Amino acid sequence: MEIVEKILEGNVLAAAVLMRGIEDERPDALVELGMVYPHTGRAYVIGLTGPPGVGKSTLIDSLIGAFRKKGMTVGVVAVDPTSPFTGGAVLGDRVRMQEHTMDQGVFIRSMATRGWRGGLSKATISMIHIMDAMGKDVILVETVGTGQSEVEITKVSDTSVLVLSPDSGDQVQVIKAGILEAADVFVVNKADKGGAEYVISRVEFMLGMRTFHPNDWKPGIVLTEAISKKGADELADVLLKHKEYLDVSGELEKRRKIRAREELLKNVESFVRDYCYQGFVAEGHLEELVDGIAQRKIDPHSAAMKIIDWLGGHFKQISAH
Ligand SMILES: Nc1nc2c(ncn2[C@@H]2O[C@H](COP(=O)(O)OP(=O)(O)OP(=O)(O)O)[C@@H](O)[C@H]2O)c(=O)[nH]1
Ligand SMILES: [Mg+2]
Repeated sequence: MEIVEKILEGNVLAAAVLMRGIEDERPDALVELGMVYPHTGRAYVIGLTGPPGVGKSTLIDSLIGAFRKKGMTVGVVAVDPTSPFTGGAVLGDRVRMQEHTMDQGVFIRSMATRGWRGGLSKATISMIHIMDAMGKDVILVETVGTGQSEVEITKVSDTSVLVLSPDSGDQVQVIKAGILEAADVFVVNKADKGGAEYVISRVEFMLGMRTFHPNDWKPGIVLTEAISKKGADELADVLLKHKEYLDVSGELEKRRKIRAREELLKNVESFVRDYCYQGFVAEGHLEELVDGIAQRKIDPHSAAMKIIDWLGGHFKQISAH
């Protein structure tokens, strides 16, 4: 298939077309993604999350520079259409090609969060796979850390980075415990502003409560000033050190297996849900069941079993899907 070959060659337009198809959930795009998949697994995926406005996009911009200096190619998936990025091809609906200034080694894809039933990870993982197949060495994933997505980032990345800033000092307490425990690297950005020490001490206090075994990775805290690119090289070095730790300790394989399991189950879940939903809506039975449950004429489990029975009847059709 031509589009798959083009993607493997790193063709931006082909990748943009497939990404669009995935977002629109076109069946042919899913087939193409399946053909791309065997060529993935090489990229190092880094997830960056943190409260709004701490400077994640700016930091990613500076990290792009740091990785490019090391001769590495970079892909960026930003779960936020307004993220301001510079210096790479933007894989959007419209591919913006700045012919002379464009760095072929950098691809950026912003995604809108609208209408995602599968949550952050299903669509994001597909974008990561495509960038991986394009041959990007490092893939940076930005998510705004409000609520659930903070923890979800750990499900898509090899290394999870929590970005904080002096403005977010008080937010350290309210940030979901999950990400505080899952983060491999902490960044305190906006070092130019006063108050970074306070955030660092909060993070250190929190890390002091975590138990580490002798061979465990102990999360470091990196101070950055993303607007002037200060600390970006150091952060890139820490991240690559974490990658080495993941490789050597066998943790990378473990994490990727956990992710493969998540991805598999997520696919089953969303397929079954969509298939049943569409089928039942088409046949007019969904509302009937919903009303029945609301009026206590049937319990939710028995109603679900009716749908599962119906699904069984459609089994042959589904597997030919
Ligand atoms: N003073 C200072 N400002 C910074 C620094 N890094 C980023 N900013 C500014 O902080 C603001 C937010 O930066 P973004 O990079 O958009 O932050 P973000 O975390 O990606 O924001 P959301 O995606 O909206 O959550 C911008 O005005 C940046 O210029 C820094 O190191 N120092
Ligand atoms: Mg941003």
